[in-house]
Amino acid sequence: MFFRHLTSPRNGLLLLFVLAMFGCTKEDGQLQKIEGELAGGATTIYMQSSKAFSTPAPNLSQEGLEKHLDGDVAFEAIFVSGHAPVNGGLGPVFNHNSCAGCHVTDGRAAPPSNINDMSGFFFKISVEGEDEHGGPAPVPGFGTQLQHQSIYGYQKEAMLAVTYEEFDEMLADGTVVTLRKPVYGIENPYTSMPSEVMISPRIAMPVFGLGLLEAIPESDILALADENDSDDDGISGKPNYVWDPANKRIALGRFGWKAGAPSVLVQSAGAYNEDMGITNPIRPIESSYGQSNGETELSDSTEIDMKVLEDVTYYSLTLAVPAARNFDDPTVIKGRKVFEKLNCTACHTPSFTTGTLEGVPEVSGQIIYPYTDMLLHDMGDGLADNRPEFKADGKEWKTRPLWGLGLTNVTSGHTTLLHDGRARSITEAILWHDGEAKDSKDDFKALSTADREALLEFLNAL
Ligand code: HEC
Ligand code: HEC
Ligand SMILES: [Ca+2]
Ligand SMILES: [Ca+2]
Ligand SMILES: [Ca+2]
Repeated sequence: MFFRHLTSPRNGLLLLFVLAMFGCTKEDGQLQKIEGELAGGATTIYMQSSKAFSTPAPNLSQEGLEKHLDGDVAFEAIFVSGHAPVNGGLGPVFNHNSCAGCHVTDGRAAPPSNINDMSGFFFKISVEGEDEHGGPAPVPGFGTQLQHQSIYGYQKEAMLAVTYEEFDEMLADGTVVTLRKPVYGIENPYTSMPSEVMISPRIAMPVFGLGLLEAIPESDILALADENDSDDDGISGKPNYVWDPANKRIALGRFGWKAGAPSVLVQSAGAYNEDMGITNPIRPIESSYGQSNGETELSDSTEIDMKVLEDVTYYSLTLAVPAARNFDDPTVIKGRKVFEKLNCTACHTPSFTTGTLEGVPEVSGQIIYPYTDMLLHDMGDGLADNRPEFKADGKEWKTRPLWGLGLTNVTSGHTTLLHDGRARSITEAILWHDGEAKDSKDDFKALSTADREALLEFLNAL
């Protein structure tokens, strides 16, 4: 990483330096010229290169920047099997060997061309019922996530399978868009598997700006909920309530495609444990413990300590948000109005003011433009995984933030979207919207060519 070599830049200097480096001519006083441009408040960075998601918030203190850079090292660390002197303990079963291997350039993973390769894609799994905390019930012998990799001498849990069914959607101006619907399956399980296993396919999403999302006051999120649609606009919005193993209580879910994790700390502890097979103070038991292909002994010490877990957490809490671009362009201005007219804003809430996040003053008290209400919505049968996760049912997903959307190609080299990467473009992603979002989708299909192009320009400016 480039910034690791900067020894002691002061905040202002770092910002100026970054502005100069990427040829941005905006001066400090002009920054907030257009509403919504500073998507991450004072954590915003004017950057449009492949590093747009990978840059520390420019307002970090010197101490904060150092912690962030330690977290960056941890995020990129590649784990190996066995008692290696550094970064040992991978597996025995896992999906990938580093955080950055899935969240490539801190962005979104591409769906793998071979689904059984190591990639940013995996299946969450469960059977009917709930665990002791109201979460998904583990599949006997497999747990709640399917690890399709293993270290030498151990069996992977199973292999993943996918086939695609294609179908066409026609837009009002005659444009035909081909959508691909994935159909998933599990092959060659290491031991017999119950027949009624529910599969939730998930792809790694971007990890920048998360401190801001964690700092949104709970009351502001709950104020947007309308679980029984009492205002009768067809849109409900429901908070998830999930188990918080760090505080041993139920808490508002904020992270993951179904808002199944209450905090970046808990999400990261789960990622180490399930995605990589790395035990840690919050998730100290190997996911394969007790399985015939897995760990047979409980260990007193964990494979990483609390400092590494805290550093990696701080890293995604304090990654800068890229500024929106071209907000003074007439087509983008028009597209923004189309976005409002189509009621996309009913779920993709443009703006919040953050509250206080303990220990991270830099993300506190910021006016931000994430375009998410942090709530669950029924998105219809097409997107349904039919697998509940705490209060989220099999059709519900958390509204994705749209900030940084237009930089997906430059940061990640692809434009695939949605929880399993099935959409190959923004247009396809919108056409998959259904359920509570059906009216918005239908109105999108009915747009004139010019209005549709303006909407896409606006979305690509985020
Ligand atoms: C095997 C691929 C993989 C690895 C390795 C991985 N992740 Fe993830 N990550 C994902 C997927 C898939 C999701 C979505 C999970 C869900 O919906 O519950 C995710 C979600 C997240 C989120 C939530 C983001 C949001 O906006 O809701 C954070 C934070 C995160 N990961 C951090 C990490 C960290 C830190 C590590 C390393 C310790 C890591 N991840 C390792 C695939 C991976
Ligand atoms: C009822 C709530 C709702 C409405 C209305 C809605 N969305 Fe969404 N949107 C979601 C949810 C939930 C997801 C995540 C779905 C998934 O991944 O399966 C999403 C995902 C997206 C994505 C993909 C983002 C990503 O990171 O993968 C885009 C783009 C998007 N919406 C744009 C729009 C636009 C444009 C409109 C208006 C035409 C709109 N949405 C209306 C709830 C909504
Ligand atoms: Ca391990
Ligand atoms: Ca498992
Ligand atoms: Ca409503």
